[in-house]
Amino acid sequence: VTTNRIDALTEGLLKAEPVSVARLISWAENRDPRIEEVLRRVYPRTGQAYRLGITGPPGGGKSTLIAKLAVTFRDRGERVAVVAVDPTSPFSGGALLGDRYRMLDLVADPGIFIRSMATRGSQGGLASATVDALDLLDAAGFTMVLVETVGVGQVELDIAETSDTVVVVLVPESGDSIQAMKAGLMEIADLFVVNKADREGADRLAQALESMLDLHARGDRPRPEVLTAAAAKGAGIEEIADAATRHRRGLEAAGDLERRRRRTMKQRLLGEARRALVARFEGGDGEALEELLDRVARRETTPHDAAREMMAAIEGRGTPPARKD
Ligand SMILES: Nc1nc2c(ncn2[C@@H]2O[C@H](COP(=O)(O)OP(=O)(O)OP(=O)(O)O)[C@@H](O)[C@H]2O)c(=O)[nH]1
Ligand SMILES: [Mg+2]
Repeated sequence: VTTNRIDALTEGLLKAEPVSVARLISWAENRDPRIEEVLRRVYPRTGQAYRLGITGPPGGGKSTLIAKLAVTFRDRGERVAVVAVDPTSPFSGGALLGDRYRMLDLVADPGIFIRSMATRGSQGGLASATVDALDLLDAAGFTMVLVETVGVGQVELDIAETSDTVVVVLVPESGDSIQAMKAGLMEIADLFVVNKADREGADRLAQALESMLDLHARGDRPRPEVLTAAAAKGAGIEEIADAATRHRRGLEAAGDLERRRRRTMKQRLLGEARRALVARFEGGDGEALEELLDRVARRETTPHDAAREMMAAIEGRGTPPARKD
């Protein structure tokens, strides 16, 4: 029965049937073990989608911008998926999907898929579930995946890590705090958009960003372009799509896209290994772990040697010799 379900959903996914896509993303989100079998089957088909991450402070107009950008890329022949990752919401499945995406519902085009995902706040949970979801969309044949995250904390870094191109959306009011702007956003941006340019101060902020970029040449990476937009009015959208495409072509021409993706893949691989390892130790009743912990607590062994013992147990041989360095 289970296999039939996996068969049916996988088949639906490969045909980009929205119900199947949505169900499987829920599996990914809920860490349903069946997702692993689905990914095993569809992974060979992935690697085609381009991942455009859009981040920035709350309320900057990211969703408004993405909705317009989705239509622009669709018009350009892409099959577009939008994933809004909400690091604060315990809800998911589109229940709390921002108002800004409603306009996309009106499009009623199977070439546009929208989904929000909650992060569940568990360490590493977001990254893992989201990246799985991106693979599913990739396998479903979406060629352009737009990922929205609010630019706070670790989340934006995770998303930067999984995006091919990162767009940082700021607003004129960000100008006051640009000096204090987190180094994080500065580091991850491949493209800056000063949105709400219908307001006072957008050009000034754009200038300030340019000056900042003059000071912070980032060696190996191309200098980010700085654009202005008024997403709510649909102004500047084509230019953003163009600039993102230029960044993409630049990465592709230099072989950087493959390098970037390989680096991401390495982090993901290590992350999965870490999770598997931890699950193994915490598995069952976690009794062995508790016993080891007791011995560390009684100072009978060091955490280092205890960890080595854990690894040795997994490798099924004796305790490896301590490092000599
Ligand atoms: N004046 C002006 N308002 C805009 C513009 N773009 C978006 N807004 C408004 O800004 C508000 C926030 O827009 P969203 O698109 O929801 O912003 P967001 O960055 O996705 O917000 P969060 O997801 O909550 O972080 C809404 O009221 C939009 O109508 C713009 O170009 N000019
Ligand atoms: Mg939003």
